Amino acid sequence: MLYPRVGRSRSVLSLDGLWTFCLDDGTHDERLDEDFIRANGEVMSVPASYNDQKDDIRYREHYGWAYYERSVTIPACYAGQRLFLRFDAVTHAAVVYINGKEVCRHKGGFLPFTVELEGIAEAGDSFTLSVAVDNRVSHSTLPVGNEDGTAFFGSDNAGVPSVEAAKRWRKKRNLPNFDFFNYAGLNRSVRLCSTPKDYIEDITLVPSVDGKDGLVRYSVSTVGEGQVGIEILSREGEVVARGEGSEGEIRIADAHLWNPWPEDPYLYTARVSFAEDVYCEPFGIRTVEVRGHEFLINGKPFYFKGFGKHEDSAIHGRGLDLAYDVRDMSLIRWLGANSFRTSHYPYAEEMYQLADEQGVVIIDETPAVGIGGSPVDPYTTFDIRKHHEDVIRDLIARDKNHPSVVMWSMANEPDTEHFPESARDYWVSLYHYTHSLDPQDRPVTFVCCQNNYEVDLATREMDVVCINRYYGWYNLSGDMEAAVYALNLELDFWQKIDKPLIMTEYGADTLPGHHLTVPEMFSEEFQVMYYDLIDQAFDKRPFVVGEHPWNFADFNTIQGVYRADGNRKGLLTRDRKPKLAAHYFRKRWHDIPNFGYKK
Ligand code: E8X
Repeated sequence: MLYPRVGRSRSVLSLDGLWTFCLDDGTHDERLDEDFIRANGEVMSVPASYNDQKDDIRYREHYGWAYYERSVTIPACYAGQRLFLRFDAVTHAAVVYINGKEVCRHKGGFLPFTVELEGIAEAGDSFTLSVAVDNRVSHSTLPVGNEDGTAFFGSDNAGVPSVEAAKRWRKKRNLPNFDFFNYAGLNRSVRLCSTPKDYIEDITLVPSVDGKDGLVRYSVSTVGEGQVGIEILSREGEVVARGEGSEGEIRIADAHLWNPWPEDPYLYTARVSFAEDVYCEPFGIRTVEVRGHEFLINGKPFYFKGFGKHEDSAIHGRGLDLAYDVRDMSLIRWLGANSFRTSHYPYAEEMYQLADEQGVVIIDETPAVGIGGSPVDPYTTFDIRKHHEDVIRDLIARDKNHPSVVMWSMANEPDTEHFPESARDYWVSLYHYTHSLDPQDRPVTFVCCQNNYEVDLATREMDVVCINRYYGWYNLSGDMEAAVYALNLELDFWQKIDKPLIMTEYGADTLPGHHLTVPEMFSEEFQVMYYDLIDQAFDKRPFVVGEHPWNFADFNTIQGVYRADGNRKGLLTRDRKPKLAAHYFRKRWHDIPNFGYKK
């Protein structure tokens, strides 16, 4: 799916700004009631989550539907154009209305969808655009919510002896089976876009290297009548190669490769033309390969220095916040990091564009988090497989051309221990499905939760072993001597599997400003000691090809006895102030090269 870009044949009209908004009172669901919205509407900023824009508990506690509404006028100069609305992300499900008539529905809160306006509205028209948004999570959504009242951290039986009495009392609320606040709403931009009637629908670019030359296998899908032309522009805007026809392969002599910073993340542009339409797609020439226990980028063994992140900021919630994205890219360089995982959902497209331009490597993750935590086999009882495949299909369709994306993560921390054969069957089949959809055939994985790794039959089948391990925090809490021993026992196990291994999460909740001469949990000194001892273990293992502390920054979660104002495992505070651990990694990572760190 192409990102909305203004060009000589295309226009983009932002519909971001101040919309009318109201929460449902539980009686309308997705049905639009204009009188209700008129009577209860108040102002809401878009893009942003709705949860933290008001000082009213209803906005954080809400369970169910909410409504956004604004007027739209299509400029008359769009006459003769193809017109569509594009929603970059509506979390978690949407029903879109124009002048009170339903025009589309979409499930999934982190990937874009479009609504064609042909036969609905045309240039010069004005209309009311309404969006009903559902924030509920369940055993049939990704991310997964608990339906049986068993929250993420233990049961929530309210201490009432009679379960029947407790159930009678229970007010419906979201019970996320994941550790981040269930932010919802029009979290990313909304746009009115135009193209010529005969237009370029999609562009697929598959780069490779042939000696000193670059090769780009391309295919262009179009609608209408016309001929496809393609020009490859250098960073300086020079045409360095060209082709014609809807698919083919183009050679770029003496190509500049895309490399992670501080090397050169060189970007070319594919300028595609079809009839009156022209679209410019940036791309990079780089190769990605797993060979033995190495992860190769451009044939060189890469070492992942970075973190799991979140899209999470004050007031915006999970909403697009470009200033935070720009700042986070600056902090990635300040820290000497070279990568991050889009934990635990696809991020805004603008973040991948920044990563392409600045040379930051991405592990691209779906919103499949929370598949487990249930007494029954989630693979046979949760209704998620079809939606999981849809999400993977749409994720690859959106992100396939980004040079920064080097691996797909199908999920975070699914249960692969309690129903091992069922888990293996689910993940291995989905692994093959994911590979089949990626034109660049990148490595595929999922991120494994702390578990009995000898019982887990799925993790070892992935291209790269990605594990989240909290020895010294959730296990053997505070006892780093025992923690390092237990970690090494496990690394001995993975050494035999001999696949590349990334520690995709390890960390300790840390209260900024809490200092101790004798490091104990929650102090900044403990967080540094924890990382220093564990990183020493990684340094002794050639097959450990990456370290991603959890988390880049503190972030908001559901309230609970384990969370003091959210998850505090950040190297940075939520407003990006460094803890001692940030300085520790800044020193460590600036001394670790992108390539060849492990001999
Ligand atoms: C944590 C992280 C959480 O924030 C992240 O979204 C997924 C969790 C650790 C699970 N991984 O809690 O800080 C470890 C479970 C061990 C029993």
